[in-house]
Amino acid sequence: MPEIAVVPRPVSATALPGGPFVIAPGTPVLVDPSAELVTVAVLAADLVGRLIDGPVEVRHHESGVVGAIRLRLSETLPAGDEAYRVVVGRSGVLVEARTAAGLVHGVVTVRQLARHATDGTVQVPAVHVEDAPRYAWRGLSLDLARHFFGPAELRLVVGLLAHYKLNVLHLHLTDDQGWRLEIPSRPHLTERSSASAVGGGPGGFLTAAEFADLVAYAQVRGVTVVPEIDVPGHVNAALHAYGELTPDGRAPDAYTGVEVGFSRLHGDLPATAPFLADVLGDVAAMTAGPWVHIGGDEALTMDRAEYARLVTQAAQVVRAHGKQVVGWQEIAHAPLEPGAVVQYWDDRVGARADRDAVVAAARAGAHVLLSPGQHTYLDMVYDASTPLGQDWAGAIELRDAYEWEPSTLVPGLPPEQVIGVEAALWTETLATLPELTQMLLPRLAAVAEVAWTAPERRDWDGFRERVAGQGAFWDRLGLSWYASPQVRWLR
Ligand code: TNX
Repeated sequence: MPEIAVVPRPVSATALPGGPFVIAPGTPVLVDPSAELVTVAVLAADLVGRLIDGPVEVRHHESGVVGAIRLRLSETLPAGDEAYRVVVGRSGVLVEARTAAGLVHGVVTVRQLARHATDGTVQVPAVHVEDAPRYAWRGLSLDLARHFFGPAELRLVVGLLAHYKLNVLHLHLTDDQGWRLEIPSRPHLTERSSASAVGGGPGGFLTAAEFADLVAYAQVRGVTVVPEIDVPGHVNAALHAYGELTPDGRAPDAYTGVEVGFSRLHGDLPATAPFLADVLGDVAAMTAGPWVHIGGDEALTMDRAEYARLVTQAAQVVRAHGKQVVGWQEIAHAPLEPGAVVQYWDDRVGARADRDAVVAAARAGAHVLLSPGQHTYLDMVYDASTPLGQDWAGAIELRDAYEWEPSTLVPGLPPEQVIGVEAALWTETLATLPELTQMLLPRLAAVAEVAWTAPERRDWDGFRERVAGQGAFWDRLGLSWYASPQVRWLR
């Protein structure tokens, strides 16, 4: 196993002469006394404590302490808020960054470097790492609507994101099959439409307080939550809760199948605009991050003009609450403000009109988030023998999730408009945490490296060697994962 097996691969990682640092009981985390840094230090102490299976103390900087893990803000790092440096020697570990988010990345790197030696100690090899991400947006979109996953499962997912330096958790909170976030101004949404899911129940939803806790938990780990309220299609759960959103005023039955594209809002109904204003206004107010996702995909029964009107209405509410709009690629057919983020997903031949619209929107100033189905849709099967998942975008083995280049994926797309890369996990076929992690791992690590590491530092053979040690980490966490035959796993 190579000594410096960090995923995603850092900008530079150099082995230093000299012995490793041994993390022992009593090794403290040292940090300057500021509220922001104490939060990172507590996180670091928790992660290191789990490595050595004992408590780790956080202390304020003192001179003369040897054998410590020090966290320090520093202006001497190169470009970017998320840049960090890690230097490990026999006498200690130093993590430096410009921001708390950068320090979290450094701590994760230390955690990945740590080894359980045969003498029972935990050792970090002597290294010098300099690192910063390629893309600002490195995400995972998770579908809570088809099957619901609750706070404990979501915290685990946030931890995995942070471990691979991903910084966005996009939650698909609403769809035909269920409504998963309490909306204070529209209580019927969860009262009437949260108990359904694909194949029946039990469904579930996040209360406003649970959502706030999750947003805070993610924030400490450098992860921004982007909530998605999918309109104007994929709205059966909303229509089931509020019948006045349908032309005949009657609420449709709850839906537990897996078809897409049949449900819709109606631009000419008086109830529609207040619904958008209430729901998106509440969601914007509940969100710490700068983005609200308005969906916009697969409104297959609506003409272009009405679609554009409804997307514009939704976008106006989001902007009026001080947030930037994100939407699936179809919103590129509607007029967009500069700064809007368009999420490219369907790269099949039949979606070429969408692709042209995405390119045109990007040329007019929109940012593009890349979630190509054939590489990043982690609900796709690995191969023909995968028991769960779909295959409309093909089979995605680990190498398919790894070997693609964001800047040339979409012909004609100005590379500087690409804001980042996001994996997507749709849950029509996934109902339990083991099923979820089986699809995420190891492909999440591959997409993370595509998003973080510059192309000249990426190669499949290097990745398969470095990712080989991650299986043992997933085993330690008790997670189910797919042992791709493309890697010689170290277990
Ligand atoms: C397409 S991706 C969808 C989802 C499905 C997914 C299944 C997108 C914007 N729409 O509604 O869950 O395929 O793979």
